[in-house]
Amino acid sequence: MSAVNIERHGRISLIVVDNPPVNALSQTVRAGLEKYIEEAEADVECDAIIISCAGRTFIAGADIKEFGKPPLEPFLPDVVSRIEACEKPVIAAIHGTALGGGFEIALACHYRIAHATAAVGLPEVHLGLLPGASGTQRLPRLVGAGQAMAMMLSGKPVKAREALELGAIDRVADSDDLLAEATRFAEDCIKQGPRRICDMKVAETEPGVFETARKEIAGKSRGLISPELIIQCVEKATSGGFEEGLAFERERFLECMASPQSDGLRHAFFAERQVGKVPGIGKAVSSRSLESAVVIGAGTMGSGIAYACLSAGMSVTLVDNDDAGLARGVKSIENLFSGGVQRGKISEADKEDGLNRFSSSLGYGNVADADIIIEAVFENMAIKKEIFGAIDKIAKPGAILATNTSTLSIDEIAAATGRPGDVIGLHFFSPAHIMRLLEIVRGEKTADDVIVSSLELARKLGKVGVVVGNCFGFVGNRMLYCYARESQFLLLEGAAPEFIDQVLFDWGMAMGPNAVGDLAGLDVGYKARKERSDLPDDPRFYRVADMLVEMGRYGQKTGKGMYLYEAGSRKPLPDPEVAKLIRDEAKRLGVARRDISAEEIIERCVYALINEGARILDEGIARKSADIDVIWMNGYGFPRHRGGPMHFADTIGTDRVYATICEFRDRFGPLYWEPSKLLKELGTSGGKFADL
Ligand code: T1G
Repeated sequence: MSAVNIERHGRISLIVVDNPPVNALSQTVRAGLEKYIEEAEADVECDAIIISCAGRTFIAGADIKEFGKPPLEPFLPDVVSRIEACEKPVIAAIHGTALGGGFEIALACHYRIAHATAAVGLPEVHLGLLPGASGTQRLPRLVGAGQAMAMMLSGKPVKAREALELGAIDRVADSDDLLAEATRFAEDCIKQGPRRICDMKVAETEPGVFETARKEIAGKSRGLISPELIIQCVEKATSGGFEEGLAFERERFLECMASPQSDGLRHAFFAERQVGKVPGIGKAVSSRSLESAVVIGAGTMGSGIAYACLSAGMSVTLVDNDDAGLARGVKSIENLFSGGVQRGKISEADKEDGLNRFSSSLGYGNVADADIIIEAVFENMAIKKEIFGAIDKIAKPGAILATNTSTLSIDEIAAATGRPGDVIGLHFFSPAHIMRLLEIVRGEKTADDVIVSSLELARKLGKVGVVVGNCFGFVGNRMLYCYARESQFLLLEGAAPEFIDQVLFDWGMAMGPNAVGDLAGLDVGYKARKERSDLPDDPRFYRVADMLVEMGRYGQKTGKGMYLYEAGSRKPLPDPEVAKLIRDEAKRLGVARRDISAEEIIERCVYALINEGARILDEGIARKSADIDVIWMNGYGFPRHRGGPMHFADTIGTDRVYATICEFRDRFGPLYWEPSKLLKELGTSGGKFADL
């Protein structure tokens, strides 16, 4: 079976694209479309042409796997133009999602009919690109400049009915038999003949629409280039001729394609799809049942996890041994449902359905029937061991016993049970019902199908699950300790908290390390450090954070930490008292203060991440560098357009990172700056983490 086929139904020719898994526009698909459009146009027995797809979706876009390689003819813009130039009416029959180049193919068709469950969109902005096969010129001519920009800047698909109202498609099929309806629609189109968007003009644009769009992206798409270029292309569509607009779009598309931002975002796209493939675990291993859950611990994390499971359609019992605590947990879940309804995220019926699947219990509730038990109590090994010992005796055979610990040993917890194969770490990130990342921590004895079940649970919860090994802090937090360590040292050495935060924010981090500390609570890190026996013998190590905690300055929750917070505000305000404390402590510790450049702040913090990430790969705690990238982009606000810390190292060159870390070692000592073995290997051979 080739990637594109043609068949005749009476006087209608049906071109079918069949290129699993998502009918991406690979070279063979482009060539097949061009070939069969020409064939059908020349066929005297054919009056109209339908383009449809086999499998689960209409064309999902250009083949991203071909990007970065020399482009192969026929080029997509030429195929798109050839379809529109066809002398016979061409109808796109859309099911699933017509995205990117796929929707551009549909826009080149003279008419569009979609299944009621279909959606259309131009998500190129998520890849640091813009629609490069006429989408920026055709869509505004169909739906107007404002709506076209909204679709391209959000990248969100639009469902069939809404697309019909906008004028982006002509028909929504009344039945599931899309082809039959498309054939009937084609017969109507024969009378009308081809209707080409290139002959249309963009409707009158309301004043200020471009200004509004620029204001919107200034906030949301900080530092990205493709959103501005999308706006410029749409401006061009409203002012110039079609061919001129196509040329304008092509130039800017190539500019985006060549940018490191698009390289980073494309890496992020594929990396998030690779994390679900764990080396050594084949497709034959299936997930255990995940219909019912018991969450032990009704605190912030426990109730967030319970809500996430309820939102995914599971039955959930929330358990706690304290009456008041349990009541607080139940209340917070009810509030989360009500908040979802108020924000229009869920309906009243969804809330009712969710609460009908929810129960709470002071004892171990119906642990005996649960498919998965997730423990989310204090970070205290003794308490966790006691709980796992107890549930081990009650849980049914095959139940998954998961701990939400963020630092403690999974193996030690598993050893408290008679079934270590069923024990796994599910490290949720706070807020558990919002943060996409789920670190899945495999113990020595964790069974393969428990790992597969955990990945399935992540998918069910709409999260990105990354399988990691068992060590202190696993992957994300272990690297965070190094990143924040350097930020703490920089404070003593002369960089103000607000300067460090601003530099890293401008570089692309969602939030600076000092603001993050105040948000999470400086006491959380303080407690974790007190549990450790391997801290360096260095009085400067996290000295400022420790002093603040000992003064009762935990951060936002106490109204002050590294920063001051006015009542009811979360805006961090520099505190002269903290600045004085830092200066005095630096003097007491004999730390020389100096002006520190933005570049040094970025290198000290980000290269510390890379070096620890390389150690983690060395030790096999993470199997792929892309896993580390996914963790940091989804759990710690690392800029997606830089692709994650390891991809960033590959982008700037592991040799440059290695050389700079050697300088830091010579300047600050080997205790923190000894280059990892792997980084040395790559840095001295010009290798990349992605090549491992
Ligand atoms: N190219 C190549 N492979 C793709 C692909 C694409 N466009 N989209 C998906 N895949 C692979 C994916 O890597 C995975 O592979 C498998 O398909 C299933 O994907 C000129 C330049 C369509 C909504 O951005 O949003 O057109 O892991 O796990 O959850 O203007 O895939 O199985 O080996 O995501 O059901 C614009 C990207 C491209 C759409 C399906 N299009 N794809 O979601 O499956 S740029 C996009 C998606 C462009 C033009 C421009 C989703 C999906 P593997 P999946 P899913």
